[in-house]
Amino acid sequence: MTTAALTVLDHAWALLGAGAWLAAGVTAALGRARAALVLLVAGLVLTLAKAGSVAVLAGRGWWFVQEKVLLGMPLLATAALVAAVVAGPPLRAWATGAPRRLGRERAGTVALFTAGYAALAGFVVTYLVGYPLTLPTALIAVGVVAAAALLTARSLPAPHVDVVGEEAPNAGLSLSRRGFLGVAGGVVAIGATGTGASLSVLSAAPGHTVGGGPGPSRRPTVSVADLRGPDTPAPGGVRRAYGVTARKAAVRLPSGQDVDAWTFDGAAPGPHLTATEGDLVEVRLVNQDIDEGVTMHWHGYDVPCGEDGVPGLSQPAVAPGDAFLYRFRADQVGTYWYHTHYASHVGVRRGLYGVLVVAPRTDPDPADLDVVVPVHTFTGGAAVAGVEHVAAAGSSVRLRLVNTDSDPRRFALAGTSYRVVAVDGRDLQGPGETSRTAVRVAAGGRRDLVFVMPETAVALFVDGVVAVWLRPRPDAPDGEAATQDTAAWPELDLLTYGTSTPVPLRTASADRQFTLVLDRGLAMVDGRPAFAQTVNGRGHPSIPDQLVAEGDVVRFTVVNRSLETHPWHLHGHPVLILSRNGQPSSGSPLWMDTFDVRPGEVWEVVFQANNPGIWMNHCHNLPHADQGMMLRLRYDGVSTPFHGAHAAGHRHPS
Ligand SMILES: [Cu+2]
Repeated sequence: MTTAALTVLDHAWALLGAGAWLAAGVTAALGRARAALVLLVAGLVLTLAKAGSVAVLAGRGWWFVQEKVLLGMPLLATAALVAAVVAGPPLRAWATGAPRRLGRERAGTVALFTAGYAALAGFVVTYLVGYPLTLPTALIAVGVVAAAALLTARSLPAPHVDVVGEEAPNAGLSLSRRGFLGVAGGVVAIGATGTGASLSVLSAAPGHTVGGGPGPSRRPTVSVADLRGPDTPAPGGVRRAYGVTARKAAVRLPSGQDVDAWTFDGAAPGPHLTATEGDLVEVRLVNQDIDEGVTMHWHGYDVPCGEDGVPGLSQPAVAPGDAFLYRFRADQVGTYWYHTHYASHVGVRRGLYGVLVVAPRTDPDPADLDVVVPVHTFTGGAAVAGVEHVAAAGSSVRLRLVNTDSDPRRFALAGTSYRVVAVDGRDLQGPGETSRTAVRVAAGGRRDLVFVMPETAVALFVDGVVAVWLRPRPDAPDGEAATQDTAAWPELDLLTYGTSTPVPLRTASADRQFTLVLDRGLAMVDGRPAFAQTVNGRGHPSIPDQLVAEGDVVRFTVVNRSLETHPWHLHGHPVLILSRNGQPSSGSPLWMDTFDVRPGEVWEVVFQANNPGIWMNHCHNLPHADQGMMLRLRYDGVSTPFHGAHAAGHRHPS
């Protein structure tokens, strides 16, 4: 069973268990001894089931169960045991007509309710707090359960006589309505106070973590504003000067619908930027009328930090009427893209994106047809749909797939076999021929597919819909390609694809190691409490910076405790994938800038800290980033003159 399925099952046991215990308490209070007894047994069974799911989950990693093992289960098991011991015998006596003891029945009823509160508290702690569990959280949870138990005891009317040996005329104990309100009010007050206290702790100044390496040195600091690109091309390269204007424009989608887009140069995608290895890329961005501000971030391109386009961190946002000059050497070959990083969850979706392709200086095997496929979804339809290309049979075709959306996309190439030659711009080693396999691309990710054009049509499906047609002749029929059930195809696993070769990186031991546990929970985001997308229980900007030093080998363990996919993206550095769920990467060395961490997955990645700066490290599901899931990786000795509450500029100015 997958970790995600186990997590759901564990939630189910917790909620059903809480329901059973509370129902047992209510039925006991209403004088239904038999029903209460049955519910007590159900509660015990569900508690055991939960213990089982927690035990299995523990095998998947401590991060998945920490709060359950340290708090939820001990609390629940104790309460359940007490309920069984205290409530069981009197209920049984009552149900079988044996002599009754009202005092004991009353204590049993309180114990049954308390087991319900304990089950509920465990669930709430898992749901709202998760990893890591802190002592204040544990104390609040235990306090709320104890307070609820006390209030329940107080709200149950005391028995007047302890009836022994005869049937009580007024069977059962009734809960007064006022009593219930008292319980609810008291518990809510305690819970709210505790939650408020926790949140104020979570919004405290974040500081930094050092990942097992040394702390900050006293070296003189360099400003990111001074970490700029060179102003000359490499020998043999040329200067590629582009002027790009951000402006609002109507964009016609393939569906025929016009959308009010935010664009680079009036189109979405924006201008197709190209360069050859060694060229100097120079882009002058002018903001015409995007009131919110705009920048250009070079996704996956390891530019100097001052060129990275993160407002409030590497530059101020470019306001209407302003301009910014980006300059960097095109020393990485491959398929990349650019997008605004200001309020990016809105700006990118509305159209502020484009493709950057850098060709090698000498290409021994250029494709006859080279096509970029920047998949993007607007409200109103897809930006790439029903595109037609003609490629003579026997010619070579390269498709550069770019996922500019916030959700993963599933590509399927029907009608031909193919090879995946590059991932996130970087070439794979020994990529083998494959067919009838789908290629999953994380939000922000890229894949380059090459194939030799067959005699019949080839269709590129995106999530089951044909986005691109390639035909050997303009009038070639759709043929078999159109009728393929690509949804049934397996997904190509990049961790086993291609040939393993040595990498120029010390992977066995890292200088620093950071764990990022991704989840949802109650946290402060931009100064407000929210049901946030969290990293280690906190939301931006209250997540501690990760401190590294130039030259460090840095390892990340990225754990997804949540039930949503998180495409993890570190700026300025590609990461080498070491393993997923403990399975080592055994194919081609896999360098990625965005890797999809699906629910329940654990990824180990490593990179070399060789690009000084202060870098965003975030989920590339951009709404998730906006809801708190981003932090900064900071090099020792680097500072930024740009600041503000919204260092990543994901919020609209108010
Ligand atoms: Cu996410």
